[in-house]
Amino acid sequence: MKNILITGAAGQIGKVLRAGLKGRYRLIRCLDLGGQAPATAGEEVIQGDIRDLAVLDQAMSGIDCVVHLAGVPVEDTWEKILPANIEGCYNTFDSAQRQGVKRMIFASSNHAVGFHRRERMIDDTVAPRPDSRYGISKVFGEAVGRFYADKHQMQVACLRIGSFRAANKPEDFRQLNTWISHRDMVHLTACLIEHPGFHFEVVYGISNNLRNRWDNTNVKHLGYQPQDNAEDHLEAVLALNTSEDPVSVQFHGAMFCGLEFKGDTDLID
Ligand code: 15L
Repeated sequence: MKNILITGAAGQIGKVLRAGLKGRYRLIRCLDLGGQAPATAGEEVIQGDIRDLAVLDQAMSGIDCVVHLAGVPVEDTWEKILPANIEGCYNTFDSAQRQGVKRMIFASSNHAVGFHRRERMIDDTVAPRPDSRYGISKVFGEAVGRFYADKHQMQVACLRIGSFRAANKPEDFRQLNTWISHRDMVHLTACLIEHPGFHFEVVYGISNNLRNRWDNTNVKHLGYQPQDNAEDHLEAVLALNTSEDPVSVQFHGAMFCGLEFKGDTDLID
């Protein structure tokens, strides 16, 4: 994999990957709706919208592997989720397939499975259980990925990212389970780009956290060896004295589960 496209390259994760992967591949092409730092050696920068197929086709040309980060990164209205995370996501896979891209790393999220109970360890085989409109869009993206893997032999990895923080440290008690550090995110992405070949993988994007509740045993072959442990930030997290509402505290997806909640938690097994 020599030529890499990062969509959403100006976002929080995109910026860290752009810097962390710099010089590692022949080309890193960076696509984003917003402004980006100018291209340096081995980089290209494109400004454009993933809803626009002409932009996507130009961005995909000559690319071996796409790291697809673009989209709304948190819960939002359907009016915002639909164009970016549904239409844009489908267009990205579709354009990649038409342009002969071999591999897609899709930035999914733990919120695709957020309504699983927190006391249960979850792995790649658990049923989709979205906790938000955002989570629904990630289930959709994973389904699109499965389709392009099975029907078009695109190699697809769905990365269910936990808590990636711009400040590079966990910010509440739950994130002692779900945190991923910047260097682990860069390393995991490089593992997915550089692996000799896979069909379809679901990977949890987390560091080597002591309190980790997401099981990555199925993807040991990818060579991901996270270095960081959220527990090293325990004292700082306790000092923040954060708390969770009674709904959020029961489920992996936490605050996304509590948002707009009108259900009965006793019915959610
Ligand atoms: C996500 O998918 C969001 O993008 C991020 O902002 C966090 O909310 C994170 O999940 C999380 O679960 O902590």
